[in-house]
Amino acid sequence: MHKAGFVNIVGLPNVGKSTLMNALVGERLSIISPKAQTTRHRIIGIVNEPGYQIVFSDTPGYVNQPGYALHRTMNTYVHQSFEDADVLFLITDKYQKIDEQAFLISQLVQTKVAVVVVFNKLDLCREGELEEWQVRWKQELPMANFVPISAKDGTNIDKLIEFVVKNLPESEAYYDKDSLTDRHIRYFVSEIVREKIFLNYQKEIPYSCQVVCEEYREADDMDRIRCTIFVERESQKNIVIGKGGSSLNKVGTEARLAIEEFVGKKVFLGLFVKVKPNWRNNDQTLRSFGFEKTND
Ligand SMILES: Nc1nc2c(ncn2[C@@H]2O[C@H](COP(=O)(O)OP(=O)(O)OP(=O)(O)O)[C@@H](O)[C@H]2O)c(=O)[nH]1
Ligand SMILES: [Mg+2]
Repeated sequence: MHKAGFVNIVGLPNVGKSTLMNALVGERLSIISPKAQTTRHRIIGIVNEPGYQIVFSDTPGYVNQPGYALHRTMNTYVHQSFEDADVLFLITDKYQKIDEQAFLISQLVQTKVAVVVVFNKLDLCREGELEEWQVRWKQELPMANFVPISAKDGTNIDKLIEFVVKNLPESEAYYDKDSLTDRHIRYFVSEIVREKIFLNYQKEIPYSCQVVCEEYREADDMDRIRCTIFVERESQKNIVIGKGGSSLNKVGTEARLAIEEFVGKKVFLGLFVKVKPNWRNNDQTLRSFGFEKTND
């Protein structure tokens, strides 16, 4: 007998969805940063074993008050995740207020699939704190299972896998049994550059940047990559580049090292910065950046 199915990971921004997905899959597929709203796409990570295939989806953090067309598109990825799951993980931590999660809870109350409230950042909990949260979540979602984890340390990741395997339907595999994801290398490259932007700049800059990998040319000795960082204003372009190009050089070096680790070989990375006014509110530009609206 072979089992297979979809496990969708939803939650507010910054709770550790991407850290969890990477821990489940054992690869750095999703980018991670201490800033909220890091993830902008839905991205899958596949766990393959002889008897089963689990297709995990990392999703953008749900934005309660979308300020841009980009946010609304990100939220459609979350909406879609409630529709096509065999198991749903609501990931949360002690920093998130329950009422801020009202929309997510309202969807989970209605679902027919198994739900796990994944309580993350266990490593930051005081004695007794966890039990208090467990009681509160039991009131909100009485049918759900409650699994405390630390995505960072890997605590209880095995319990989640065990739960999922038990709840997966019998099915053929959905993807080749040796695939890890469905995205192209250019997607991962652009995301790695974006992660370094999130880690290197403050305030509005990370949110005003989108990265497009325009070219990825493989070669025996060294792959050649060209990426464009789109910003919304000329003043942001100057900040991203920095004095004498120093800020952009730092991002470039950090991104290159991470890409080399990801692809397992040396790469040449060329970064360019261009202004695309108001891209976060322009549906056509968003589409050209790969943000396809799924539904509303
Ligand atoms: N201490 C601790 N920090 C964690 C843990 N899991 C994630 N983090 C940190 O929490 C921050 C957010 O992690 P992400 O995985 O990017 O969170 P996310 O939910 O994907 O965030 P968005 O993509 O913005 O929605 C990062 O600084 C992580 O290192 C954990 O188990 N313990
Ligand atoms: Mg994320």
